Order: sequence, then structure tokens, then C-alpha cells
Amino acid sequence: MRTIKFLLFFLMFAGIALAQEAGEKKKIIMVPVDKDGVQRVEIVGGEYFFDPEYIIVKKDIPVELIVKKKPGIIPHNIVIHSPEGGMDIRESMSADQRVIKFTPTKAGKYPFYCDKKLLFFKNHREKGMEGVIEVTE
Ligand SMILES: [Cu+2]
Repeated sequence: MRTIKFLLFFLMFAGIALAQEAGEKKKIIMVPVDKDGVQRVEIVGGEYFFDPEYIIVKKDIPVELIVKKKPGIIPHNIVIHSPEGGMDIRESMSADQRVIKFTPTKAGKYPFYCDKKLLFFKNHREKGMEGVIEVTE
């Protein structure tokens, strides 16, 4: 009887965990092309996230990432190390907006992340501060 009770409890918790995972939606932004032919998107970074965390842009059209850090003492940056896709960026983030310009040259999915870390702690990317730039044809 005890074993069954334990099993039931276990299944209940496992069910909750699964439901939470399924309910965790990614914020996906399809970046529109402005009248001047630039794909502009604002990205906010903080502990420990990027918002939005998944952006979709078109190939061979200039992109401007307008990046901004949530106020706070913890430093953040944004790194996109994908020269094969026309993106090799490392920019520190501040509470003032900064504009990062590039033109993606190859379709694919490329990670962006913050690689700051404090002493022996995990870096921010490992704490969840990462996202994806999807470049489409
Ligand atoms: Cu960071």
C-alpha cells in the first residue's frame, strides 16, 4: 500500500513537471522589414534571459538589433559568433540602447548569448541567457 501511495505521488509530481515544461512557451518574434529596408528588433537582457529569445529574420536584408540591459549591477553582453552566417558580434549591454548592425548571409539557426560570468560560477549562458536567431531564405 505504501509503495502504491508513493508511486501515485511520484506520478503526480512527474505530471506537474511535464505540464510545466509544455506550458513554457518561447517568445518568438518574426522581425518585420521597415520602410527603409531594415529589419529592426529590440532585445532586452537581464538575469538571466533575453527577451525575445527567438527571432526570425530574412537573409541578405540588413538587421538592426536594438539591445538594452535591464537596470542592475550585473553586467551582460550579447555574443553572436557565427561568421559563417555573416554575424560575428560581441557587444556589452548597457541601460542605454545600443544598435548592432549586420546582414545575415546564410540561412540557418544561430545562437546568441551572454558569456559573462562571476568567478567560479556558471556563465550567464548556462543560466539561461541565450536565444536563437533564425535566418530564413
Ligand atoms: Cu549576462
